[in-house]
Amino acid sequence: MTNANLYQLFRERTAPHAADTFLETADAAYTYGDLDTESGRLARLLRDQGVEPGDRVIVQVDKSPAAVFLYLACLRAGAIYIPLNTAYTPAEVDYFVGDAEPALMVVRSESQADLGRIAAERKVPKLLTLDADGSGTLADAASGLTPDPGIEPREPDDIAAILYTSGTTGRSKGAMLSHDNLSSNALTLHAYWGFVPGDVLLHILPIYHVHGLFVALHTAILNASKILFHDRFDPARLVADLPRATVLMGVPTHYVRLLDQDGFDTPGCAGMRLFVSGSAPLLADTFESFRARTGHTILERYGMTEAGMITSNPYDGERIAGTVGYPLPGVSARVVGEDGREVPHGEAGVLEITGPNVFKGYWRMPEKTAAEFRDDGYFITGDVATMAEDGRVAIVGRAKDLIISGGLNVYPKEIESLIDDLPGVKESAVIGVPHPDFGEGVTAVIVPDGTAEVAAETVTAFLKDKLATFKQPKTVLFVDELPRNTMGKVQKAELRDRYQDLYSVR
Ligand code: MCA
Ligand code: AMP
Repeated sequence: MTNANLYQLFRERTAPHAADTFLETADAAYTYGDLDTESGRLARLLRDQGVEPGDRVIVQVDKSPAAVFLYLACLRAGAIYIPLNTAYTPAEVDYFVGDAEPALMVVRSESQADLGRIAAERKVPKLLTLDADGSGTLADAASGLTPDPGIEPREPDDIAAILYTSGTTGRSKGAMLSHDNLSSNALTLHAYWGFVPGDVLLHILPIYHVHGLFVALHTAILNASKILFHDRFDPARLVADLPRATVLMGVPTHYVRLLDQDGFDTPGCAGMRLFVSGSAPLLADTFESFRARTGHTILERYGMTEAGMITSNPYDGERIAGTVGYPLPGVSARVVGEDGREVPHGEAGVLEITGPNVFKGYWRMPEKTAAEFRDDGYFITGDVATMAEDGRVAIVGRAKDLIISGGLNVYPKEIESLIDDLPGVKESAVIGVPHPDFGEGVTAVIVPDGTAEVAAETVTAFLKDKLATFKQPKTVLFVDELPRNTMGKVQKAELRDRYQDLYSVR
């Protein structure tokens, strides 16, 4: 019987390359041999700490090689890895801890006091610290441990990770991704994007989301590639490293900022094979400017937390601005109208998909899971798309009330519920308005009720410790009333039109 543990696949692919470089940071390098040793040492530690297969491990730490080894150790131990955005406030983390009931939390030393309190209240058995330089109680406890060479046997449908994604109701849902979800998607992308021996990945994404953690890391590991591992996005450092790389993956904001970076030019990109963009719509203007500046055509693909990568522009073949290409091999997609029937080619409807990449459901939310699947097993993405006769997909809107800012999702409902609780506020609508850097700028439109003085600063101060900074409104506006349709529903499209020049996009 084969072991479906994703790490088993990584072991098979990387074992012949033990002496080759895996991660290269500004001041250190680790080989594929180190990957196996360090993840084995941490897998032993997890077991010593009482983490059993199927237990959850919540991790909110800075990007570092040690954080990557910890993720791989969780796979090896059969634990369920739950990464959290480092921008989340303790108030936000508290919800995830209550929901996931982890056996272990790993956090930055600086948040140990706040999160330690939450861990104690929520009766989390163990809490360890891990800092950007690799130090902390996790490293202390692991030092001297003999690496465990084993890989916990897993079935294809066993859960490898839970990634929280906010919902239109405001409550975050934990998307359960199986070992097979992750390995099938990684193998597909590795082949579809033409990875070849010698490829070098320039890694500039955070490692708490699907894009940086799975898409980028997994394809590179399957290829036993060297990864130039940047701890954060720094356009000058990226440009300096480009001549040593062949593949870059980023969100549109990265490409917009790169185009503004001195020294970013055709010669610097000469060795590059592939630029991938996703997580948010890439503007045609960025696509064209990039091609004019570098001679390279960005490959745009489309995905979501619940399904990893879903469609991609072709590697060999025409990449068309404003489209996200074709369903990946193994993925079936259809575009459906309000009556639940497929619409004709070229007409807009909600995109529904099925395939080995589609998640196993929301953690402990069977009703929410059922609501997002059709009877025949198709998952309802909530994205509005068109499909051309040849199967090419374009994302043309969203049926879900969602803002994507710099590749990060923001659900208006979560912010509106908080603002509506403020004294002096009658109601609010949070919208995404075109923004030259972030794609969409989170904007709050508030109707005061006259009972108390409320100003933009009051709102900003009120939200400060309740919401991660990327979710906080860039602008707070006040109006006498919100536009509504005859059914009384707030017309967000009308608000978006009204304020479309607020951030004056180029
Ligand atoms: C940072 N800030 C933001 C954002 N990021 N504001 C709005 N939207 C954002 N995305 C704010 C900070 O709160 C801070 O505000 C100020 O900008 C500077 O913060 P800093 O951390 O220095 O920002 P940065 O390093 O310039 O970050 C911008 C970024 C980052 C590099 C574009 O947001 C990023 O890494 N985005 C990628 C996210 C990602 O990986 N998404 C994939 C999701 P203040 O000054 O007020 O404190 S996976 C997914 O969506 C699916 C599966 C898919 O298809 O991939
Ligand atoms: P997340 O929940 O963070 O995984 O975000 C997934 C959402 O990002 C999708 O449902 C889409 O709305 C959006 N998305 C991802 N890639 C693209 C893309 N290339 N073009 C347009 N929207 C995208």
